[in-house]
Amino acid sequence: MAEANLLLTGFEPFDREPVNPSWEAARALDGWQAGGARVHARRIACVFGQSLAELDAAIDELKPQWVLCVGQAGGRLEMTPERVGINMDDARIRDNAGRQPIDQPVVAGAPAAYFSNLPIKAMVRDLRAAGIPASVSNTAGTFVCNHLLFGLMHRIATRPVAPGMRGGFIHIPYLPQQVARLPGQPSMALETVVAGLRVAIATTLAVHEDIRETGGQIS
Ligand code: PCA
Repeated sequence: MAEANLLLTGFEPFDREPVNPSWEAARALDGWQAGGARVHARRIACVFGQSLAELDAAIDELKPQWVLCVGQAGGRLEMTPERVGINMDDARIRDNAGRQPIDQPVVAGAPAAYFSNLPIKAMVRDLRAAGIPASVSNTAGTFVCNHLLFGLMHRIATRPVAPGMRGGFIHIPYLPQQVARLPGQPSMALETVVAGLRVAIATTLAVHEDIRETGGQIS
């Protein structure tokens, strides 16, 4: 059987940062083979609309069985698999093309939200077992990362390229070099993030039914 593809995306820098840890980590795994799958890393523009066009093109090119998107969430302490993407663009800052949509749907007429169909609870379990801080996140925000996650899951729901196609998103903290200029903010070393993405990918390939384990929040 031909090797299955896993599309791993990271974002270009945004918000005046010189780097985006999501692309630094994703590109370190380009070409990695695990469990019968090959990882293909792609860099995505931090731009509403264009990001989804780039994701669509990569999906059309690679016909991936799995899509894992990664983004920077400055201020977070842990690697955080996202549970849900909502059909809402509400930007606090401008994107890299100067756009700042307010209360616009990602896809007009589409459902209010989609859940990721990656095994997010099993990922958190396996990340923690590997010594890497992780929690489920119940919001991907309302900026370009949520936009990409919602668009990905809408694509999978309406135009999958493989039977049983799966997709999801992981937010990651700043890198230490970023917070050296942002005192007081949490960070995670690139090698830890890369190791964590290896774990998350291995879990994605191995676990078909997510585990039942608490990952909720009171508020
Ligand atoms: N993080 C932003 C967009 C790009 C990125 O890496 C977000 O969380 O929406």
